[in-house]
Amino acid sequence: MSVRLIPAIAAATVFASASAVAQVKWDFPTPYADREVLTKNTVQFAEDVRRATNGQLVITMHTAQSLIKNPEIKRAVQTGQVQIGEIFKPNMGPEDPVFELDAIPFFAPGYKEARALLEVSREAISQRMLKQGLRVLYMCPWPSQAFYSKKPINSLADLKGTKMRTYNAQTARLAQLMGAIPTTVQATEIPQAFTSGIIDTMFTAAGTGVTTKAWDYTRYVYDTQAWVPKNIAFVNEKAFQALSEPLKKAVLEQAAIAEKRGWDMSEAENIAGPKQLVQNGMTLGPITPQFSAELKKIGEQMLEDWLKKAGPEGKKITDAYYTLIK
Ligand code: PCA
Repeated sequence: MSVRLIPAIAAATVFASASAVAQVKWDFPTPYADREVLTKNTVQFAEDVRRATNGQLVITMHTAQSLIKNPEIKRAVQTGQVQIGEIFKPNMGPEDPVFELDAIPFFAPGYKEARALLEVSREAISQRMLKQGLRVLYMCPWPSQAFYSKKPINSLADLKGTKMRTYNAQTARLAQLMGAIPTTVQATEIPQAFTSGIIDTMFTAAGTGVTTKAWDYTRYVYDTQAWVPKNIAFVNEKAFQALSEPLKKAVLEQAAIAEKRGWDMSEAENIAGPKQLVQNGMTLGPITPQFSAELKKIGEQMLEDWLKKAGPEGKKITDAYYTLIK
């Protein structure tokens, strides 16, 4: 017997076939395209839940903003328009700074640090979400953020005055601190934004550069290895509580598996993504010591601002993080 059959058999013993009981159907919107590593992970989660529950809980994916636009996904889950969704976690920074600590350049630069940061902040994040009627299912990182430009970037001066694609309040602030002109563009709209001249530089994961064919409109890419910000997947708490106990258990089990898998997939993409950009003709540079130093300074400024906003609880989280990574 193949090992892959075991979960299906186990599911069949716990769950009657879906036709014998009412099937539960959930809609799951995500802003990101099918090719993105975190979308692949979530599509797998939906499949795993269906299989683990013997088809009693069916999650239909709506990727690339096809059902609901990125800025409206959270609200749609809160109001019960859909039951479950995923967004870029730091987008919620304006509501509460605890959501955006992982997107400060050079604070938690790599996967090891990002894992530690998640460990010390998970509880605070989950509690905030639960207060809003949302249960956190899993949080997985995007690969390292990289800068893209038509011209070489040797220092901040080369980005000054460029129309830089940003994707939330915090990244707009980052662009401003860099002397660039921030322009909000959703990931799925990057190609049109370049083509129409709305933007001429951006930063995003190498994988998102591949998804959006960055080589069509930029030539140079610089991987910062400075931050790996996370997505967050969550479910409407009422929809979750309406499930039978075995279904609840299955969802939480599969969410834990998805989180672990998502981190692994992201780390693999962190290596594969830059290579694919090069294969498609882009010039991949390490960030120069000068650009790195300038970006570090901006990161320090952002952290200082963050600590002011986040108060004593924020300080507690950063202290716990420093202790853990020591
Ligand atoms: N890709 C997504 C979020 C962060 C990333 O690497 C984007 O660019 O919108």
